[in-house]
Amino acid sequence: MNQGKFITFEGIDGAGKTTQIDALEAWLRARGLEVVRTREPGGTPLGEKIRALLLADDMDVTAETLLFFAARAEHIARVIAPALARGAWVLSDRFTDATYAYQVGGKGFDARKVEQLEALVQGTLQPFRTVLFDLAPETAARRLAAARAADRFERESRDFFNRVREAYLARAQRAPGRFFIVDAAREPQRITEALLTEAASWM
Ligand code: Z5A
Repeated sequence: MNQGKFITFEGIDGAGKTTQIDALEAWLRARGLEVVRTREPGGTPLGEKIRALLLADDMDVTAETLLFFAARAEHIARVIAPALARGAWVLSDRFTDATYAYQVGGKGFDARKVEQLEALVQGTLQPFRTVLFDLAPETAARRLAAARAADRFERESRDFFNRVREAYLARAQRAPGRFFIVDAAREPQRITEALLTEAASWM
């Protein structure tokens, strides 16, 4: 049986992940591979309920972090682990790097506590590859303003998103073999070409 592969997509809000995951999903399916497309927070019925709470309600950062990991535990148990076990490719719009970027980098939550939660919830599970869409917050904000109304996270300050961006880049620096960094300021078509060239090397 083919081995399943777990690919995650990260970046600040509005960096263009959704657009490019669509392209990769179609490319993988055209090669006859089973693809499970999912997202965090969310990906399961319970996870989607938790997502609604997280995006709507202000809350303490510890409560927020625990809710992200509660949704993640359910997501791994019901979606990610079974899909990988049957050989599917799992494409997840965000995963634990987002917690390090937003809650630790953006909000100052203790990284050691996230490491403990990560070990508890994930065990040895880690993404095979993580595609990081790197973009200046000013550009992302312009795109989102044109596209839709902001949720609770998207209303954070420019400084907040600069910290999130730096935290993502720092994580990528520590795990260069896992991260593929995309310059998300380019034209969508150029980004797709770079992503699919990279994906060909994952086969
Ligand atoms: N969060 C967290 O804090 N901690 C965690 O552990 C996790 C998550 C897992 C989830 O929101 C929120 O939860 C997120 C972090 C936090 N913060 N927020 N908000 P979400 O899932 O709703 O939001 P998102 O993941 O950021 O998705 P998004 O806002 O839809 O962004 P995107 O997928 O990266 O962008 P897009 O929808 O593909 O594109 C945005 C717009 O730009 C759209 O109009 C496109 O047509 C346009 N676009 C896309 N690419 C381009 C290029 N290349 N050039 C020009 N315009 C483009």
